[in-house]
Parts: sequence; C-alpha cells; structure tokens
Amino acid sequence: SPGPVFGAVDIGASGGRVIAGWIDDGTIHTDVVHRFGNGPSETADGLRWDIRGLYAEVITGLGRLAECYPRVISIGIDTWAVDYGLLDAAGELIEDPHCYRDPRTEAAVDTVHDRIDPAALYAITGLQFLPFNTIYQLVAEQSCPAWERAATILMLPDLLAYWLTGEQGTDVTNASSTALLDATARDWSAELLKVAGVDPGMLPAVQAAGTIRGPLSAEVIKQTGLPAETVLTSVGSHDTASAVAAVPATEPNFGYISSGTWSLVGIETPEPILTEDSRAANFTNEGGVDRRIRYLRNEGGLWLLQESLRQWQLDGTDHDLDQLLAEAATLAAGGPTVDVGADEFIAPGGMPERIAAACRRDGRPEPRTAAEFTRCILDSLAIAYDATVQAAEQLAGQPIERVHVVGGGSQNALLCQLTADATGRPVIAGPVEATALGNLLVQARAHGAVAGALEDLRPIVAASSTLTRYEPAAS
Ligand code: LFR
Repeated sequence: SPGPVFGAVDIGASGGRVIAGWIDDGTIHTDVVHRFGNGPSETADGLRWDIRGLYAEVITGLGRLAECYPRVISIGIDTWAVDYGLLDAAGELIEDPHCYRDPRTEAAVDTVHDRIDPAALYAITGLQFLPFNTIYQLVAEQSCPAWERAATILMLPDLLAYWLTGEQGTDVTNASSTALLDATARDWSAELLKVAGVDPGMLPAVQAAGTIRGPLSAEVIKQTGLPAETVLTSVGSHDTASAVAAVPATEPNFGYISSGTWSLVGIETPEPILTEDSRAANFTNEGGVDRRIRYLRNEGGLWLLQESLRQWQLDGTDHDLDQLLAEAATLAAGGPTVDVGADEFIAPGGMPERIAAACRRDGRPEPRTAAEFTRCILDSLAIAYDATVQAAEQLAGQPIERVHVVGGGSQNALLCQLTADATGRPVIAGPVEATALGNLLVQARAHGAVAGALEDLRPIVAASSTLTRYEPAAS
C-alpha cells in the first residue's frame, strides 16, 4: 500500500480533474478520481467563469479522493493564469470572475500604455504582451460597479484555496502572469500597482511554490471526509508552471511545448531576459517553480480545433476527432496556414469561418472540408512551434536539441510528427497529465516524499510515463 497520498486539483479552460498521486520505489503513481467539464459562459454581462460550480466539483473530487485514499496529507491547486476574483471587505466574492477571452480590455490596453510605455512595462515584468494580461483586465474593471466594493484580488487558484482554507496567499508562478510582478525581484511592483490603480493592500503576499498555505477548514474536512490534518500546499499554481516542472527531461538543452488550449513554447532560464529584442519577439519571462524562469511564447493552441469542432456540432455536422486526424494526415504538406497566435482567434465562436477569412485575406487557398481545416490548424501550429523554438534558441543563446511536448497535444500523433518535421528536431511526447504531475511532485517534495532540484524530479516523471519519440523527416 502506498505511503502518503497527495491530491492534485488541476483545472483547465476546457475541463478539470482531481488526481491522487503517491511515490513508490522512485516512480510516481497517479489515479484520476474525478473529471468535470469547464468553459466560459456568455452572460448578459460578458464572458464569465462559473467559479462556484467549479468549487462544487472540487469538493466532489476531494470527497472521492478521501473515499479511495485514506492517507491523503496534502492537496494542491493549479488553473490557467491571468483571471481573478474580487472580494468585498467581508471576504465575499462580488461576482463571477470574467474570462480572459472577454474582449472588454481593448480600451484598457491604451490606458495602461498611456500611463507607462510598453518598453518600460516589459523591462519590469518581462511579460509577453497579451490583451488579457491581468493589468489590462483590472483597469477595465475600474469602470464597473464591482470595483467600488473590491477589497481583495485573488487569482483563481488562490480563490479556491481561500474557500478551502480561509487563508489568502498567492504564488510567484501565477502572480507573474499579472504584469504587476517585478520579474527580477519576484515580488509585486509598487510602480506597476500605481499604474494599475491597485492599492497594495488588495493583493496577498507572494509565496514560493511548496509553501504550506494552511490546513483545510473544519467545514471542508466534514464535507469531504479528508483527514483532519490535511493541508493545502501551494504549488506552481499557474498550470503551465506545473507542466514545465514535470517536463520529463533527463538531459539539458531541451525545449518544451505545453500543448493544450494554448501552446506554451520555450525553455527554462535561470534569470529573466528583459532585452528589447526579447520584447520585440514578444517572449515572456514567467516565474517557474524554484525561481526558474519560463522563457516562452504563448502561441495559439488546440483552441482553434476545439472551437471548430464545437461550431460544426452547432451546425449539425458532427465530426469524430480521430477520423478527422486520420484524414488530415493523408493530405499533402504545404497547404494554407494562419497565424495561430493572432488576436483575431482569441474570442469564441465561428472559428472555421474566421480561419477561412484569414486565408482569404492573406491570399491563400481556403480550407473547405473539416479535414482540410484540421490540417491547416495543425500545420499552422507546427510552423509557429518551429519559429518559437528558433527564436528562443537565439534570444537565450541556449541550444535546443530536442523538444518535449506535454499535455493534451502530446496525444496528437499528427501534430507531434509535424512538429518534429517543422523544427528538424526529435520530439518526445508525453506525459499528457504533466500539469498534475508537476503539481503532485512539488507537494511530494514539500512533504519529504521526494527530494532535490527539478533536475532530480524530472527523471521521476520520465521513469513513470510512457513517452513516444518522433524523428524529423529527412529533408
Ligand atoms: C494555459 C494558460 C497559459 C496562459 C493562458 C491564459 O492554460 O495558463 O499559460 O497564457 O492559459 O491564462
């Protein structure tokens, strides 16, 4: 029977899961005890997350965890970045959090850039410009009534953690996605809080991943049946940080792609790279576990395919993904491509038409069949991955000899092969649940079940996963 068991709560934009994990004989074992769907809802007042619904799923999942594993000692939470909840002075959530895909930040981007030059902003945060970075969302928020009552800002994993423990805190990985964090000092920037019109008292203290946030509340213990001593351990609460911590690299000189709704493509560096060249290339310096920097570029992701599938379903022409991928694999290389990272693909709705329109505008042949759209999206992702791998190598002066693909995209054989071909480098695919594994390993280390630096933890992931290697086609 296993020793101490850890629980990972991992919630992505399209679904969440609660996963049990334990260390046995140098490997990490996992068991998914609960899965649930997620997605933003279109409300009269913008695109929002049903965070109370997600919390209810977390409680259900923790109940199953307790039922199956009596020896749970800690849980950890990660979600996507940039989004937050506003609490009033009594600690109550004022309204459902906005989804970053809500286009409400357009004017706020100009307001922020009038207050601080984008070059000066980058020199402090090192954050890639994305129109939904928290700083722009908060400035947009200031013209809404909720803001007048807002006393506290909690990033989404921290909001869930607050409900579970009553403790308020945050960790550097998620805080680094806000554009309010000083990438060098790894703490809130007083200057940027002023720019954003945020009182410093509204934000919790920044902790390192691996810090014990606090015990679960008596009410949560009663609801879930978890042992009374169970604590919440802060992990790389930005999902991408947990995924990068669990890249199964056993040698240096690797690049990674955390491939899911988004594609996060880059490398790990010891210090941020805040040069003007880096800003021009729109690379980000996000905080990693153990003071590492996730030097990467956020490229569009499988969102384009997810949204296309959703649209076809709405149109009454359902497609089976496996069949589409098989058909797409038979199509010739060199078809039309789009810029998957373009702002025009951020919002939901009508995705195939938007892709066709981009091809038309750029003078490329329009995809017609669902398989052609699928191939166009995957080819577009592969060329974006290649461009970003090359740019990362140059900007950081660090060679990339192989590329690890983790997350949902690692199961897409066509995407992995196209990526190997486009980058001219071997691709090592897997594990699909890297994010949960990174979450679990940071907890396991905080509680003494494993020891060492990320270089010691990553081989545990490699030894515990089935990885698939794709060689680049000879060109
Ligand atoms: C991936 C991710 C990315 C972030 C995007 C929005 O799930 O966390 O890292 O840029 O979602 O938060």
